Amino acid sequence: MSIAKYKERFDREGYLLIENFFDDESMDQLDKIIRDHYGRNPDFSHDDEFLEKAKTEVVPWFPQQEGVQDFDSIENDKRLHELSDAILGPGWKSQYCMVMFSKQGTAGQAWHQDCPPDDARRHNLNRLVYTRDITDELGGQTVVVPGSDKRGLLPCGDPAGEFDGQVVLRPKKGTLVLLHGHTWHRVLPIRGRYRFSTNFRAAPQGTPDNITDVCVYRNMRYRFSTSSVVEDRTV
Ligand SMILES: O=C(O)CCC(=O)C(=O)O
Ligand SMILES: [Fe+2]
Repeated sequence: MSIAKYKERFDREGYLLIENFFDDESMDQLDKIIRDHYGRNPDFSHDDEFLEKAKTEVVPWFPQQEGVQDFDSIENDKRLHELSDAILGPGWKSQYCMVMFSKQGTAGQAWHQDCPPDDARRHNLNRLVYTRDITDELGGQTVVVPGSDKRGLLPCGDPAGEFDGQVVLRPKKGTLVLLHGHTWHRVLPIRGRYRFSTNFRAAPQGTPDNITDVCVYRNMRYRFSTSSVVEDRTV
């Protein structure tokens, strides 16, 4: 499919899934680096209040911030740049690379928007890379509501409820998922031993660096930098 068609689809749906975007060899290499890292550091870094309220159990890792260079070749991939150019427009920038790891038996991630949709032009773009297959047996499928990036605020309600028209994504090894930060999305509970994805976040020109500091859940707005609930949405 041409870049123009991908952009058209992204603008309509608020996400894109492209299989076989990255080759097996580079996926195997990254997969091992990630497994080795979490083998040594398997603990959650969020506090208990967040884990309880957000129904979100992920352990983030920012490898590039620790000087690990193995993720740079994905970040610098020419085709990824071309797609990002088309979707984000001139002057977009890379924010950071974040691996998100979840253990067996954990909740995955509740419905959320990565940043508040108060200003439609202000948002992040998730550029998600999967180094191994996400299957129904393993769990951890990513669920999205197509076009919800244009529907404003994620409605209050059940953090793990269902939406009409939701689509369950089962990315395979080498799949690239581009996901608008305002698109309503979640990750289903983890049934297999573990599940992870690697997110090369980017944003349009002029986006504040801390755009993803406040995340919108169905029951609250949460600020990561201060570990605090900034709006209770249950009342
Ligand atoms: O890991 C995924 O599939 C989605 C994670 C997510 O919510 C995000 O990257 O903002
Ligand atoms: Fe997200």
